Amino acid sequence: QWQAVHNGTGNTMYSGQVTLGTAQSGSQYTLSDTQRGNHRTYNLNRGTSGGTLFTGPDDVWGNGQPSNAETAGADAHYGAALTWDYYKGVHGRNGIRNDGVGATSRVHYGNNYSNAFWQNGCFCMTYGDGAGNAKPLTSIDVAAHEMTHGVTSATGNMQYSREPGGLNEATSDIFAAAVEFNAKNPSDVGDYLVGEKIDIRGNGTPLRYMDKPSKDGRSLDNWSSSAGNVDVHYSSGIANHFFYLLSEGSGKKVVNGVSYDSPTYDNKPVTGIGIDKAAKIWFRALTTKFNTTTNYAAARTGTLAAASELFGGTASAEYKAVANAWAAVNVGS
Ligand code: ASN
Ligand code: ZN
Ligand code: CA
Repeated sequence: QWQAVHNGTGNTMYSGQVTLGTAQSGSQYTLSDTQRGNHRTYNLNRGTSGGTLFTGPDDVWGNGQPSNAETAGADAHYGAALTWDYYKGVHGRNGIRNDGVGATSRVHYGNNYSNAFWQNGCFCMTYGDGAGNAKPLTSIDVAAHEMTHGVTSATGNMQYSREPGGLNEATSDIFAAAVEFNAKNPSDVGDYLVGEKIDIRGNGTPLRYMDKPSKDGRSLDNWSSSAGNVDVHYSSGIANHFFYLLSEGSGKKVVNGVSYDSPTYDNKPVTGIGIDKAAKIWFRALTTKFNTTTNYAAARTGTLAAASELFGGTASAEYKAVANAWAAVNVGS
């Protein structure tokens, strides 16, 4: 009976006051986004299973503070909506599985839990509130990262280990950045950092850097024959670096007030083609070229083919930029 389409008000922690897709029945409202496949947001209330659909009498959600239980719900619901709108508006994809069906977000997972994760089984993503100085993990980029794991599972489905696992992780970081830029939210303008609002280490640094992934102390900037031996959240650095270079080019640059300085393995400059074209190429490769065993060499071949189909063959600027950006992270023919 939760049919009526509504627009509620979210007072989020990371994105200011936003409009949320909600549903109404009688005098009650729920975080059920009937405009986006009925994506629903649940409160786990520090448990690890079950939970309750956010429900309330006024269609106003949260107060901008993490102490209000609805606030993380508002952020998560908003992040899911932005990600849905990004895939639909930019790539023509109707939901995670392209079947119009929304997923579920679950917030307040456990106690002092500093992570978030996607699960195919429940078709859901789950967020902790963070430990120590870390904040709830419900920022736009983390939401887009987790939801993109669902998209990857439904498309290229790169296995979550070795080089395919690094490409799986990078795909989530790449579209996290793309969703953040596309949202044009004045409180969270786009950047090539992942989780910069969470402060997961309590020292103000983001979880990951795409211009020079090794700035986190662990991630790889460039491919080597041992790339498959490191955790997928570090081998992802190679593709994150590729995507940054393809979008913005090498060297120093300031985008939306954030300074970047992206090195190249071959010491040759790369000229960027902009994030919109770069994301088009990665999405086409993900959905039509990648598979469970795609490694870095195959990702290069797949993105070159995607660039050729979208923008023209070897003579096009876009094709050349893809080739140059892979060479710049030591992925060659
Ligand atoms: N937040 C992590 C991720 O989405 C959880 C994990 O390691 N799978 O990658
Ligand atoms: Zn991930
Ligand atoms: Ca970010």
